[in-house]
Parts: sequence; structure tokens; C-alpha cells
Amino acid sequence: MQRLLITGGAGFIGSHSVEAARRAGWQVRVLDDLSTGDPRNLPADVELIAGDVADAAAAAQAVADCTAVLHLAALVSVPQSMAEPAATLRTNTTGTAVLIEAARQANVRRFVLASTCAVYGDLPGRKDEASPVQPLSPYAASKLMAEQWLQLYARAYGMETVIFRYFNVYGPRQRADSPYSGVIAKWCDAVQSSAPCIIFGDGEQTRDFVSVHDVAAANIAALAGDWRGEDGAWGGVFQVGVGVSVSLNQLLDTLQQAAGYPITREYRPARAGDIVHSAGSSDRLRQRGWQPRVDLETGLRELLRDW
Ligand code: NAD
Ligand code: UD2
Repeated sequence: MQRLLITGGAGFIGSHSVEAARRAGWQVRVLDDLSTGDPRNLPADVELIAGDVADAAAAAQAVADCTAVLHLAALVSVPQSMAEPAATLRTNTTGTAVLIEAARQANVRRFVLASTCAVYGDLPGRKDEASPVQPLSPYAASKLMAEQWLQLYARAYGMETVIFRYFNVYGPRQRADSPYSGVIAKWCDAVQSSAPCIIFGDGEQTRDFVSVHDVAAANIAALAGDWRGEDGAWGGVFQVGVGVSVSLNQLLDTLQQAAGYPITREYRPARAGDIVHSAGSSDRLRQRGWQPRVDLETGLRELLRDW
């Protein structure tokens, strides 16, 4: 049985990726500093190393005897990165550099990175993998630099690296208890506790919401087979989204339909670092046989039912 390291595996996307990897036959090890992740998200028999990806000793221990690495560990909040730029760089960029060097030394074959469509900033129109990048936050810039490090490891060392740019991911186990939590988690929590849903801005900002189940499936698919980019080289970029852009006001309407009762909404000033419009296609990923299987209304119903 081949061993896979999932960093950030005790987190939201990570824990679903652990489950999908085990179903696919991988022996899974997790490296997570439990800063936002929770060991209760993991099956009891999963090997968990509590440690920091930016710590070379922890990274070396974590990659030992692994065939592949799925690198999800990060500081994920845009507003938090605006407040803590240096910490964001350390975890998201330096942490990636330390981990991938440990992976190279351990002869890891495949290295997959969770990046973000936030790298495009607020450029107009639908994005694809060739769109120009314009990071507007330390979070987005740190992820773009991590991407470039993976492309360097493909060119300079021949490592099979793959880069995913996720759009907005939602689903079970996304935390709602932080001011930095994702909007769908925050709003489901509000709905279930009869509190108002807070909208930062006019609610016309748009996002492409993709189920965590579909993202986990993409993560596992990229661990084997030919995932070289359009130019035939490793280090290719693949967008992971549904390809449908929804405004927050539309999202609230859909959530209200899923809840079956009126939701109170409260508008507040827009957040610093926020991108306004996010729209993209996942054609390149679909060409490899992936497709989203959970539509937003179904996903919201699942969330509210189990909240
Ligand atoms: P999350 O906070 O649940 O997961 C991050 C995990 O990394 C947590 O378990 C946390 O404890 C761990 N971690 C943080 N810093 C660490 C460090 N220094 N060393 C070891 N572990 C550390 O968030 P998530 O939404 O599951 O995000 C997973 C990945 O997906 C991140 O790389 C994020 O940037 C990326 N991503 C998420 C979204 C989204 O919409 N959720 C969108 C685009 C990209
Ligand atoms: C999410 C990810 C981030 C990044 C990006 C990719 C989280 C926490 N962050 O950032 O990792 O990769 O997606 O596109 O998942 N909002 C409200 N009310 C709330 C909360 C948020 O109006 O209670 C707004 C917020 O101002 C923003 C939008 O909802 O306009 C989405 O915010 P988010 O924090 O869910 O996600 P985003 O896009 O900042």
C-alpha cells in the first residue's frame, strides 16, 4: 500500500481528502499543527503528526516513506493575512519550500498544492489558468509564490508537481467559529441560531462555490497518472470550481430556499482585501475526467440538515 502525506489533513478540505484517499487505497499520514484543524475530524486510526510544515525536522519526519504529498496546510483567511502578512508568508510560502525540499530529499514522486483563485485579484471577466495574476492580499501573494516554487521543483529537479487553484469551497466541517470563517459556514451557523446573516458590502460580490466533496475527489485524482500541464511539463495549474458565479445576495436567497424560512440579513462595510468578482472555468480539469457532482442548493440542504 502506498503512503500519502496530507498536510493540513485535520482541517476542512484536508479531512475530506483523508477519507477520499483511504477509499482510494492510500495509507494516509497527516501533518497538522492543529491551529485551525481538529483531530476529531480524523478517523482514530489515521497517523497524525502534530507539527509545523515550516519546521524542517517535522517535515522530514512527515515525508519519510511517502510516495506522494497533498499539501493543504496554510493560513487560509484573506482578512487574517491582511492583519498578519509575515505569518502568512512563513506558513504558506516558506512552509511549502521547507516541505517540498524534505519531499525531494525523501524521493517523494508526486507533490500536489492547494492554491487559490484569489491569485487573480479583481481582474475582470472569467478566469482561466492562463489569466494574468494580480494578488491583492498577502494570502494570495503567498500562494502564488508557493505555486512558483512548485514550478521551480518541476523544472530544476524533475519533481512531478501539480497546482490546484480552488474557488470557494464549502461543506461539512468548515469551521464557523472564527471571524475569518468562510461565508457559507458563517451563514449556516447564523441560520441555525436564528441570528442575522452578515453581508460585508452590498452583496453583489460574486463567488464560484464548489463542494468539498468535489474538491477532495480532484485532490485524489491528481496523485497518480499524467497531470502534466498544457505545455507537457509538470507544475501545471488546474482550476477547481463549478464554473457558475453566484452573488452573495443570490446565495442568501438559495440558503433561504434550502432552510424553508425567512433569513434576516444585515449589511456592513466591505472587508479590506476582498476580491469583488470571482468567476472561472474548470475545463482543463474536466478534460481529465473530473466533474462537479454536488450543486449548490443540494450542498446547502446537506449542510443545514446536519448542522
Ligand atoms: P483549514 O483551516 O480547515 O485547513 C488548514 C489546515 O492546515 C488546518 O488543519 C490547520 O490546522 C493546518 N495548518 C495551518 N498552518 C499550519 C502549519 N504551519 N503547519 C501545519 N499545519 C498547519 O482550511 P481549508 O479551507 O481546509 O484549506 C485547506 C487548503 O485549501 C489551504 O491551503 C487553503 O489555502 C486552500 N484553499 C481553500 C479554499 C476554501 O474556500 N476553503 C479556497 C482556496 C484554497
Ligand atoms: C476563500 C477562502 C480562501 C481563498 C478564496 C478562494 C475561506 C475562509 N477563505 O476566501 O482560502 O482561497 O476563498 O477564492 O474559505 N462574507 C460576508 N459575510 C460573512 C463572511 C464573508 O459577506 O459572514 C463575504 C466576504 O466579505 C467575501 C465573501 O463573503 O466577499 C467570501 O468570503 P470568504 O471569507 O468566505 O471567502 P474568500 O473569498 O475571502
